[in-house]
Amino acid sequence: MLEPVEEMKKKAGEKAVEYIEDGMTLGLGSGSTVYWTIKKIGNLVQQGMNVKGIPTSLRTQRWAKEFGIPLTNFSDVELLDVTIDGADEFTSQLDLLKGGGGSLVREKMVAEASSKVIIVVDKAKKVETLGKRPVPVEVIPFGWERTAKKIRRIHGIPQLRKISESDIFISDNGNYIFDCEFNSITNPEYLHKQLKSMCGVVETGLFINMADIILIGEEAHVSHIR
Ligand code: ABF
Repeated sequence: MLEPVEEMKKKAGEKAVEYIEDGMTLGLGSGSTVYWTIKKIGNLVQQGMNVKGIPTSLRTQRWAKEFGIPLTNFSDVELLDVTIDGADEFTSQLDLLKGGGGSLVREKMVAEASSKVIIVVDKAKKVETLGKRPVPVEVIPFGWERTAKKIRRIHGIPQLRKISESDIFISDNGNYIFDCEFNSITNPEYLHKQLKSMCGVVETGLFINMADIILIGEEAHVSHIR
């Protein structure tokens, strides 16, 4: 028996599979909600469905291999039919905060290479405006101290993500991640552009105008916004 939140994640994750057709190329997202999507796609592949996917993290790559989903990459595929991914926050304008799992760079590359982006969440992820949680910002390790100073100059409070007291989190791309508190984000697109303009910043977890459909797991059903 799953916990109620996990049940909501499972409902949303499995619902997303309805948007997948035989022969499609897929972006495979990261996180515990999209885990249920990937698991269900694996079942369909076992039943003969012909799909292949580009994973957005090494963890997702392992899941895809475990569930028998054929993998591909951007040498073979230019445009993906559908990407299914999770999020840490979403608004009714379909803007997202992502990157809590540290996979934001590959997630954004895969999302922007997709004809359709479907986000799967539980209802607790809904916010009026982005930024209740810190904004993940992936930076190159070289000069991270200077990059932190630049973020402070725009009134952010960057916290270097660690996996323990002494070990810094390293992304799948070999970079660091700052979790940045901003007092209130009135214009997430402008904040994203400010951060991206900083030499040393690779990408931000602000996904603005990138989602086509958000599937929201609730107690008894899955609602959606598009
Ligand atoms: C990924 O999954 C990340 O962008 C996001 O931080 C995370 C959400 O994880 P979960 O579905 O486990 O809440 O999409």
